[in-house]
Amino acid sequence: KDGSWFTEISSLWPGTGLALKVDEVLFKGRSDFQDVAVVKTQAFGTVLILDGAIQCTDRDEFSYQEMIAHLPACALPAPPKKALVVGGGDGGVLRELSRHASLEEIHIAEIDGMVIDVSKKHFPQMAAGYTDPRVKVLVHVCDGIKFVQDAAEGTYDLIVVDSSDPVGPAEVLFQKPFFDAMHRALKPGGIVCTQAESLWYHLEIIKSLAAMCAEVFQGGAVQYAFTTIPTYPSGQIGFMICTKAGGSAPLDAREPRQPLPVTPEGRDYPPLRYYNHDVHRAAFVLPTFAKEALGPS
Ligand code: PUT
Repeated sequence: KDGSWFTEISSLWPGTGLALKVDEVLFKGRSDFQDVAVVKTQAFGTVLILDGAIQCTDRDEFSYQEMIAHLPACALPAPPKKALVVGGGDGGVLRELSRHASLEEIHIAEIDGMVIDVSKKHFPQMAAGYTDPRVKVLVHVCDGIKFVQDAAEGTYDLIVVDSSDPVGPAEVLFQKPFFDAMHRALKPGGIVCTQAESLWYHLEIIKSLAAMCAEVFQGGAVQYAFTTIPTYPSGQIGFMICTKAGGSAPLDAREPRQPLPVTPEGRDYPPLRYYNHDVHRAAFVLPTFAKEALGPS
C-alpha cells in the first residue's frame, strides 16, 4: 500500500528481509507466471518486484546490469558479434550489451511479456536498451529453455542469463538441461554468464551450480565473480561465468581483453558507473570462506 513498508521475505533468505518505505504503488498485477509489482520508494526510486522478490531499483540497478553484461563481454578474446539474453525483461542487460560496438545482433528470450510492458512504462532508463537502432534487438516472448534448445549449434558468442531466484519460473534456469542447451548454442570459445546468487545465503546452491557447470563445460573454465548491490539479499550477488572449450587453453575470465564499453552516440544512457577493468579483476577475488567452499577461481 502507499505509505507503508514493503519487506522482501523468502525461504531463500530465511529470518531476514530488506524493508523499503513505499511512497506509491504504480502497478500490481498477476501474469501467467508470477505476481508483478512496481512501487515508488523513498530511498531507491522505482522498484520492480516479482513474486515478492526485488528485481531492480532505479538507484542501484547499474551495479548488477553492468557487471552481468561486461564481465563476460570484456573477457572474450575477440569482440562479440551475436549475443543472447535469457530473462532480463527489464531491458537493463540489453542497454549494457548495446555499449559493445561490435555486437550486430542481440536476441532476448523473456518468458513474461508483462515484465517487458511494465519496464517500458516505468523504467525508461533500462528499457532504452530495447530501442538502440545500432544493434538489431530481436525480442522473443517465450520459454528461454526452449528458445536455447531450438537455436542452431554454435550460434552465439555470448549468452547472459538474467534470471530471478531459483524458485518459481526461474528454477529451470539453474538446471543441467538448460546449461547443456546453452553449451550447444555457444560458439567454440564462447561464454555464458548467469545470475548465481549470494555467497552469504546460497553457498550450497552456488557449489552445486559450479559442479554442474564444470561437468557441462568440460575443457572450458567455470568461475564465480560478484558485485555489491544494496537491494539484493545480503547486499551481494554473484555470476557463474562458463567458457566453452575452443582455443588452446580454457579462457580465464578474470582478465579483461576488450576495451571499456562506450555509450553509443546519440543515446541518452547513463555513463558506466560500476564496471571498470580493475573492478573486473577484483570481482573474482573471493573471501576465504568462499574460496574454501568453491576452490580457487
Ligand atoms: N535478476 C536478479 C534477481 C535476484 C533477486 N534476488
